[in-house]
Amino acid sequence: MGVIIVSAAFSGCAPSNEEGDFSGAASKVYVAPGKYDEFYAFMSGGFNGQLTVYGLPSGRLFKIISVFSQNPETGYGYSEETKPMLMTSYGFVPWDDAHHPELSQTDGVPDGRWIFINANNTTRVARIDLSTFETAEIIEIPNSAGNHGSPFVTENTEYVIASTRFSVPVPNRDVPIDSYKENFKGTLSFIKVDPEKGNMEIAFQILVPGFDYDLAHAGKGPSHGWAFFTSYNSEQANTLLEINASQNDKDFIAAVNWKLAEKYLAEGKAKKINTEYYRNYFDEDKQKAFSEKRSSVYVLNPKDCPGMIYYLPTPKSPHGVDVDPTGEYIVAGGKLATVIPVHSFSKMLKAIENKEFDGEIDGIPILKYDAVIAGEVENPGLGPLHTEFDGKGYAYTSAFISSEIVKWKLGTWEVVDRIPTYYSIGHLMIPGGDSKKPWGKYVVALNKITKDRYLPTGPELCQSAQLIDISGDKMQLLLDFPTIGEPHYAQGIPAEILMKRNKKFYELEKNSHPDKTASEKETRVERKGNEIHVYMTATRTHFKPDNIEGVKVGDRVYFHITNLEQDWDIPHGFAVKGLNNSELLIMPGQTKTIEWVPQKEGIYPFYCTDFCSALHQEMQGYVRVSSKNSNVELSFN
Ligand SMILES: [Cu+2]
Repeated sequence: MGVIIVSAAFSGCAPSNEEGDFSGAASKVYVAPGKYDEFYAFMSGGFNGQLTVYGLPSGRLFKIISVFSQNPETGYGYSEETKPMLMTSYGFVPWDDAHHPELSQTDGVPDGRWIFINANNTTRVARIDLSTFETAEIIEIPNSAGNHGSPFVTENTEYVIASTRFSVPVPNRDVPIDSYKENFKGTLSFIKVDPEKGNMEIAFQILVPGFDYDLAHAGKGPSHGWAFFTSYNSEQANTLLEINASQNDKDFIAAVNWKLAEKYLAEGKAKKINTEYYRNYFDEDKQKAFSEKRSSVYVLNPKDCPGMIYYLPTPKSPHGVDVDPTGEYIVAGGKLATVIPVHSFSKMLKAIENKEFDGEIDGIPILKYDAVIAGEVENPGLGPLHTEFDGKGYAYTSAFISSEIVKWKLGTWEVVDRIPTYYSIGHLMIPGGDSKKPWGKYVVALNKITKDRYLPTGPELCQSAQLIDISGDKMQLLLDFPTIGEPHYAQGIPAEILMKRNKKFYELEKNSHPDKTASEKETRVERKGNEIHVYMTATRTHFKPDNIEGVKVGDRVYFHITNLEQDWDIPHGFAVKGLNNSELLIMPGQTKTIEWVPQKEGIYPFYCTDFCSALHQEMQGYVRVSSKNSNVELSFN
């Protein structure tokens, strides 16, 4: 009896049978053994703090790239070489909340060189090198709190742009919270990217009224040179925002002429504000991360810089802002709006020229809504949030409350198709769908809630994405696949672009790490006071040295391990019993260091953690730890 009830209950809540026949869909997502996926998809890990790599159309997970969170799988943030990546003006921060991956672009098209992603909580932007799939750089953003509208790139990755979600005093200081209207300000940040190396520096910030800034996108084509930022809470409330920030009929998109901002900066119109923030980078030659402190930033005030920034009135509490492939249309997603407002860039320029203003706020002219609006999409679903484009004249908008993707036509604004998502979609992603040339074959729905889509896993169900075919007139659901953390936003790019750039190993000859061991002949153990430095090599299938004696309780033992392999896909790992840090994962040609402070006397085995060959299990050794006052001589072999 009980069995019958259970099975009835399961079939009753599994929706898949009710949604018809997916046999055709299966062949579209099936990637045969030994075949490659057509696209890489990079999905934010959300509150996991990392970036995950999937294949499309299969939905297979390939890699978790360590970015803002320590990762015991790779030793990232635990090894001495990578700890500096997580340094901030608040000290070592081992976690963050990562939302928006953004591929670098050349001439408005993703070029596969780098991908950027934001840290919301301790405001930072990371750059990941797509030849190694490793985090190459992290820069902290001062005068910012809740780095949400970030990191979106300009047409040639001249800048990565970022805006603050929470307005705060600039510079931050101790003031009563109810002095919000008087003391709190927003900032829009422009991070300059070195065109060759990718190195990031904050070029300037723009001081804006104390609203909440939500998302951003840069212009392209005719609107190249401009950047657009949504804001809500134009009421400047600081309590019960769900009510108090929903009073005004319209909030704003801030349109920034960054080329003019550059000119004002060059003319010395910016104020230098003292502050403290970090830039961390991984030096591939030295195989080591370094931190640099910055102590000031240039801030432009719109009051001193006429024409630099305008407000486009936008109903109502806008969330996403997206620019279509032609660069003419600026599409807003209003959480509480009943239509999707689409602004026209050319009408905006005309309205500026004709001074069609509706007042101003803190030196920022407000343009007349009717003067800049290109059209409104009627009946776009409830809670329209984000829009991506297929490059064939259509736009796809996610609607959070009605859980659907709505397809509509640019120019006529008519809705032509809609498809339900399971459930509560946030962002959506078309490979290249926010660029000049989308590869408009699929849209991925990034959903907030899973409910009955997979086997239940306790109170927490897995996060989820869905793959939808958009190659025909009607959208077709192909696949559900679970994701890690919150798949907040994503980027996609054809695999062939990245495969050409793929690095296979680090050249040992170029490794200039100061603690590198270039060959087994150079392996040794040295004592410096209570520090022990072990210069060890790893190669299939042994460590050298593999027996170490003369270590004492309380010594600081540094294992500097060089992986001598020069072959693709042969990392070695290292762990020692009782190590209260992490393991190391060392790529071919790399040197990595882990610190160990033994607490008790005894014999401590160590071994390789990454299965490397038939005799991987034999890849082991011992450390003998003696009492503090023992006279065992330091020795090794
Ligand atoms: Cu091994």
